[in-house]
Amino acid sequence: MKVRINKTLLELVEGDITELDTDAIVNAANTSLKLGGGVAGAIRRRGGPQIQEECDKIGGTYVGGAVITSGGHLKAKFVIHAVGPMRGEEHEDEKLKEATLNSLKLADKHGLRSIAFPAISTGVFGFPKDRCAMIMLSATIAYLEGPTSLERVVYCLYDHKTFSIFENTLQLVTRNRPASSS
Ligand code: AR6
Repeated sequence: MKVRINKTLLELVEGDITELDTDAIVNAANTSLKLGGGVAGAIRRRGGPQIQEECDKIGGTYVGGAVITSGGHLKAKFVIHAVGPMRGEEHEDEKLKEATLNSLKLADKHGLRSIAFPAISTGVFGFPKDRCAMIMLSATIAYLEGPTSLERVVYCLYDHKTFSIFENTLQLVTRNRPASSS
């Protein structure tokens, strides 16, 4: 599914985010920037040790924050490491929104034209997928209504169930928009 928000194409795909060739892919990170399991594990395996080394030099960030490293051996030139909340922590919705917006701002700051997100916090961190979809997609759409260098924003969902949740949510939040969709 694709929708146009101003000049940017917002697209949902199903699969492994480490296979994408967007300028940046977003890692579902932790505050110490140690690449663990899930998306981070796939990035570590396919991107090589350089990404963790760059993370170690940065040292860490806060929940809701985002930092950028190279993409190592990945097709993507950059990895944006965004820290989502753990299920049940204080202000979790706001923190997930901030992680999304800070990733988009960082991409713009570096003049990137495309970025791909996973469903942040919905794996090891246990956040509900339907709420994640609503928060991340709404924040992304609001952001793309302002000035941006981004031509393409992709949401890469790992399995069909998660893809369907994001598809239903995107339909819901764009229902009354004049934009074209397919
Ligand atoms: N491509 C796309 N999506 C994926 C992939 C992949 N290769 N692998 C998993 N997912 P998670 P979190 C989905 O656990 O919940 C790590 O240890 C997965 O099904 O990666 O934010 C980090 O180091 C789920 O829907 O991130 C942190 O410590 C979503 O991506 C912690 O986990 C996010 O799952 C972060 O936990």
